[in-house]
Amino acid sequence: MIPHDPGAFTQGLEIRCGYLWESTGIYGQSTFRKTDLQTGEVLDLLRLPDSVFAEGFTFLDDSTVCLLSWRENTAFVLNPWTMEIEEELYLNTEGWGICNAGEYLVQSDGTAILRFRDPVNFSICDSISVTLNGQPQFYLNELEYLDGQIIANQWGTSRILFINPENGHVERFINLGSVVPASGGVLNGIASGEDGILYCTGKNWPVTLILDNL
Ligand SMILES: [Ca+2]
Repeated sequence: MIPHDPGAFTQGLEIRCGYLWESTGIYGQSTFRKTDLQTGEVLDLLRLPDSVFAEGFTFLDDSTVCLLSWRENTAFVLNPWTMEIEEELYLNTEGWGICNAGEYLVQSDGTAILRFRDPVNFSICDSISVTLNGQPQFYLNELEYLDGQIIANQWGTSRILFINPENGHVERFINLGSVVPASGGVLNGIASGEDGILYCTGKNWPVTLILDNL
């Protein structure tokens, strides 16, 4: 495990270009951060306007990030190296999590629906309903895309769901309830590293876990 800022109300987590990137929420406290992959130290930080509750984000390419807001109907396109907002996109749903699946972006809105968006113009091109044994899985939150699967935090639980993007079926899940730190909030934040390793953290957790053998 590596240290994690316990003041960070984690919304999104992703590894890119050798850094661990994070977004944090709460009105008046929302940020996008570059952190050290080995130490968790915050190296650079963008503060969002007080009127914005930041949510998940994903890289569109090495120098472009798309960051969601919760209920502000806005997604921000920003440069992670200059920490400047370059564009604002209209978001017609609540923003929860987002990941980049290559041909499309996958976005959650707190329901059991995942929307697929065009990475160029952000329009909705498809959607799936996520189910486990036929039962809809609500509160889908932070997302990650790895080896053809969508990986999702389910808000309010310690579960990480592995979802088939073709049909929305949860093919398996892992429960991290036994490793949630006593001082932290809910599990939230999944980033895929090399060789299928997952970095997982949570809202106000003091650590980020490194999980292998998944
Ligand atoms: Ca992620």
